[in-house]
Amino acid sequence: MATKKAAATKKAVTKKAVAKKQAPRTKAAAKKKAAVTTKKKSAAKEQAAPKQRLAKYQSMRDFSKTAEPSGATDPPDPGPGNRFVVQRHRARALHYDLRLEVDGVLASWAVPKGPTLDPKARRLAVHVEDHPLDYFDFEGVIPSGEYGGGDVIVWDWGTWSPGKDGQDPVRAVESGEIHFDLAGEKLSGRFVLVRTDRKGDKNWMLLHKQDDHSVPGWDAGDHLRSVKSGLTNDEIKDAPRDTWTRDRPPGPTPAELTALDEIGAKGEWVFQGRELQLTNLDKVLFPAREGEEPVTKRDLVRYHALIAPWMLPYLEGRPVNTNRFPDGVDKKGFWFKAHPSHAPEWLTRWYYDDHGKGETEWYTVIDSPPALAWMANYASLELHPWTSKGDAPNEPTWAYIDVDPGPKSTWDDVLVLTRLYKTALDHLGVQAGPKVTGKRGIQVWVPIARGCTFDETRAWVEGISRAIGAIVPEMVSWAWTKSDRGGKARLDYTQNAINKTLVAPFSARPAPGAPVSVPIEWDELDDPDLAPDRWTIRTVLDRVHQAGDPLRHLIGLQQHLPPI
Ligand SMILES: [Mn+2]
Repeated sequence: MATKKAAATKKAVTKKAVAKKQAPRTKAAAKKKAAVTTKKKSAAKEQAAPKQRLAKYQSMRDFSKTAEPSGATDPPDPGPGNRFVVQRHRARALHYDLRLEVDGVLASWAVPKGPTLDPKARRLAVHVEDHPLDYFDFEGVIPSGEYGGGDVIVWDWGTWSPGKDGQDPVRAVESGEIHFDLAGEKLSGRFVLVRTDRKGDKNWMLLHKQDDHSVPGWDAGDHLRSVKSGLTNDEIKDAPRDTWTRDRPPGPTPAELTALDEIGAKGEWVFQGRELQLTNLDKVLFPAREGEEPVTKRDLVRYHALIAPWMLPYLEGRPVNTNRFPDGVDKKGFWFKAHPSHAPEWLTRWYYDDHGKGETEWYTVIDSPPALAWMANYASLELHPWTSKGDAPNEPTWAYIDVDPGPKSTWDDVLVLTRLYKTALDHLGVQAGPKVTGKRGIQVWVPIARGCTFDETRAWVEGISRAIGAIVPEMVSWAWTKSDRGGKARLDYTQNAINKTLVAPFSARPAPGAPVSVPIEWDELDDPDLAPDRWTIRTVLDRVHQAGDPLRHLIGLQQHLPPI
């Protein structure tokens, strides 16, 4: 247990170290950072300036065609200068690009078989042109026909340090031998890069020393997900352009989490530069599941901070309706749409131009990790973003399918109905992803191109749903009122309307143990352990770190609904 905890802390520290473009938190930190940068610059005077060293990189690319960074401008915050990244790049041949930040550029080697923790393995590493610092977290698709055409993910990242005291990394690279320690999310411990042939030859060897971090038989191919987005190369390849260029927002640092734990019943918490006034932190919001502790408001604030990198992509730019339970889920909650009058200035709000008489005018838009944490403190524990975005509220970007079980529906009924939808969607060539609701049902989210109306999405979902209802009439009722449905399931297409919503992926649900709505792979429908409330706010983070988010690559997909 102790080891696992230590590993988790190390991981968190690494994340902090690589968190991109974060402003220094204090003036002292800013000064220290500036001093380090200046010192580095003067030490590098004899070397060519980074921009000159990128001439080769730039000459090989047409930046009007590729989304890769040009390196023409300096990154806004160079940081302490010791980051490393490994990008998994499927070009003509698969390889892993190992890049060490050295004096203002990324010194780079292409490793066909990938780095390994196996101390017996020797891996060919081809020394390639220096890359600009902006390349550090590049993830996306380089157009075919361009240099390096193919898909790229940030396979690992972290910090590196010289393995020999006082070794100048620029000289070490020139001399053809560099020893270094990596602290990444996948790679750690002592590595050596050594040129295998005469001076100037491109062929080097990469190896891992025998140490506490070495693992016999470790293979890069067994670890396929991006540490930046959680996506695989296949998912990046299929993703629409506006998804993969966006950064995953950072989660909380270990220090911020410790500070949260140290607040009493109430107090101020500084999270990513925002001051949150937290109250009633030890209040139980969710009663315990059997064998577990009850879930307090502090637990929910912590969860919202940690899940932010995964949940925010579903909330950004959208007005949100919330289900609030200030006295805990044992008491009746209430729907709340209005932007709270006492909300801090920095909480984004949006005005609904077409609001009806007496309807809510200002809505909250949750667009940052602190905003999500603020909502937890406000006991807005269930978050329902609109299907449309604030910039075009009458154009849905998702169509919803809602398999809503009745009192007499079994879990098997829900699975049968969901599989029927999958068959229908496959037949139509439509991409969509299921998620368990955290209660009893499953929803299927269908990404759609802008320009569609709610009348169109609603009619489309109704059309498919009626067809499915006709196949299994014994399972489904079309009665409007619950009491007339005879306990059967409802295939609810009516949520495809403005200001109607379904619960967000990763939102908690008001039930004991704080279950969570979670996107799943289609083939998980066949997993005998699958249950609609399988994951809670205590277990879902492990789930996403292992399995990623199968729905994420569909966000923003510009898909046109075929006629039924
Ligand atoms: Mn490459």
